[in-house]
Amino acid sequence: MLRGSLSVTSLSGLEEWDEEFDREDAVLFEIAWEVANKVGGIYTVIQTKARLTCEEWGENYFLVGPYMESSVRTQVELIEPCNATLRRTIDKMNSSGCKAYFGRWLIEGSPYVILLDVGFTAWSLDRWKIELWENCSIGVPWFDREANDAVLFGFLTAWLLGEVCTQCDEPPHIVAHFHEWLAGLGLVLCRQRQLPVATIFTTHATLLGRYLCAGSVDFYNKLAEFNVDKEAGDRQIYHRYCLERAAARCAHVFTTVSQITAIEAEHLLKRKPDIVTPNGLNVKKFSAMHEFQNLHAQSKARIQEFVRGHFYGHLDFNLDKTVFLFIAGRYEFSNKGADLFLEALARLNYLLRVNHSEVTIIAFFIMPARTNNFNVETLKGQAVRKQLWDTAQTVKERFGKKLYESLLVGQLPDVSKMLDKEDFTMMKRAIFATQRQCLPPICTHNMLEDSSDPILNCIRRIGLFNSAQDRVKVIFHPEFLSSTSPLLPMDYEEFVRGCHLGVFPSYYEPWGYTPAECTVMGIPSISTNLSGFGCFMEEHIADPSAYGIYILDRRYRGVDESCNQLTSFLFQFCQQSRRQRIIQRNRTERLSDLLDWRYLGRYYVSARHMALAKAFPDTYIYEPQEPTSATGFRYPRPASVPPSPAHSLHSSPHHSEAEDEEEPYDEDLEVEKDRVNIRQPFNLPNRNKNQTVGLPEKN
Ligand code: G6P
Ligand code: 1S3
Repeated sequence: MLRGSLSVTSLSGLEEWDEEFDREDAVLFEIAWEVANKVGGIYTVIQTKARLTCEEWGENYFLVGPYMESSVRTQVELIEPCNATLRRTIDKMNSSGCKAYFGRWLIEGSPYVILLDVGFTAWSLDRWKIELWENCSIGVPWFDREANDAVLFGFLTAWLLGEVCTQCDEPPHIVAHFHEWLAGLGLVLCRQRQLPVATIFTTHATLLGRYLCAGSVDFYNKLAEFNVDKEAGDRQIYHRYCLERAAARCAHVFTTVSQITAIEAEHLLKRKPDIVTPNGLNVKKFSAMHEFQNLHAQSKARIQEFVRGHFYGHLDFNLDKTVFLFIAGRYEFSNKGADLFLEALARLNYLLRVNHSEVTIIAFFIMPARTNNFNVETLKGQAVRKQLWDTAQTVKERFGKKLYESLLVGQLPDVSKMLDKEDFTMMKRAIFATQRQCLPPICTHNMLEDSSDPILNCIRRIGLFNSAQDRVKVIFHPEFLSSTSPLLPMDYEEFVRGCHLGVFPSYYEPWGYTPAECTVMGIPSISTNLSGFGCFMEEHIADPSAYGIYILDRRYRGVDESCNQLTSFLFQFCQQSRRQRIIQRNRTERLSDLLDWRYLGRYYVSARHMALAKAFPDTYIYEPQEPTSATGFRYPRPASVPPSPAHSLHSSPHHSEAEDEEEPYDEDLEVEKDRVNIRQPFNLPNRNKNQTVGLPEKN
């Protein structure tokens, strides 16, 4: 029977499910080391995509990951396997010396998860390594713990998928989607064992790319010239590289998260991806249109409170004219562009000083490093602020009481007697406590490798020490944020909302969730044309900077030129009035739909369909869709004029200081003009059963 297409409609509620798989349809296993295991960006991909994938595949969708006890305790509800085949499969595996768990991951969509305990099967490591060597000629050294885990996880996932096939009289059409090299060996083994499984491999970054970029290599200009085996060998990652390359080469369908990583993969992994699967997010829409603006104001107030404590004794700048910038992510100093950001901050500091600007910049670096907890000076800052607040409250209460008593007897108070000597002593003592002999600290924690830390060393070199003359101040928070922190009790989302601009001048960034997250929260950002996100936005928006999406050119310019461009973006941003910032945030937020899984999920749909058609050509066909006028869609310029003063024309919103305090609603009319319905031009695939899903615009 030629079924012609894959159903991607919701399959939930099928009655026969409790017995066996629904054989009329395919079953999807998605395998990643970051399933219910928060390590990095892949966790965000899997976790945010789950709801949509569950809607499409219903009960036929299973995520496979490693069993990590601490995460399971907080994120997973362990239950009995949901159908007979899986029950038999898991029982069989568990009675043969491994530990597999079945549960529901408690995130949106509540997907089923199968978690494999790699530690429990460590006794099989040597045997499996021999098998890997004999069958694939890949030798994994004993000392590489991550690679050892990859071997165990790979053999376990291949075992799981093989067992599922064995336990069914007539196996369903299985799609197994593997993410990143750590999970890739399972795919290689599926192919080597000739399991009837359609396989997909998605790489979120290439191993070699990450390593090469972190060194001083002209990566993008030399891409075609690298001797990949030698480069991998020199960096002692040859075995990892082999696992990654084998997965990419063996997959029915190979995908990368962006066009730029597609080019990289073509040269380094020697396979051109079949399709690009960009990363999306679950976009939360508020019923009140400007709710995100209110959230910005609330979160900003909390950051300001922290700053009051951090800079106690040196609060000689106007917090109302202070702009908060931030960079966040994995601590890869040059790959994430922290080096360029610091250099640009030094130049910005000079520009603001010579222009006698009233604006102060506070740049936060949120990048986890090895620390020995918060430092005393930083904690003291918050304690001093709290003490000042308490003193003010006490004096206010005493003042209020006297005022009340005076009014009770029908007299207007004698204001000069409202505060007595004791009040003044208390206030003086509190003010004296704000004296400090040192400058406000750069780093909030005690760093274990203080003298060799790249951010601190760069700050020492450029001399940004938070002194009174500096218009640019720096705070390095070498730990991810948490709402339970005694210092800055905010989670990451709240913090981002409270900032004015995210700065991500990455050199190596296959996608880059940080600027994407800023966008959906209506916070402008700077990314680069070497990041997947930057390229994607450049491709789909006619005038990105008008929407608060600044894309730095790190591809065709030298480092110094890029740094000047970054400085000029920052300087322009500082010159915006409050009103202009509000308008810009409105525009940024309007782009959210572009990054929603509801739209970007279609690339995954296509990849799965393509894989099924390749693995089961008698049952599935895949017809790439002809390009249409809609495929080259670009989000148009806003109907209103860009908010930057540098580009403002007569028709742009007039600005005066008095207007700065106005609410942001004046732009509503323009909002309607600017609003674009992206559903239409994006030409979403029809999700009806028996319809062929076409290839999206790019592959
Ligand atoms: C939001 C709030 C306004 C507030 C503004 C501050 O738009 O709704 O009430 O004035 O944020 O913006 P700023 O860019 O100065 O932080
Ligand atoms: C990778 O995580 P990273 O921050 O190490 O995967 C992410 C998800 O695809 C991607 O956004 C990021 O650019 C990659 O670098």
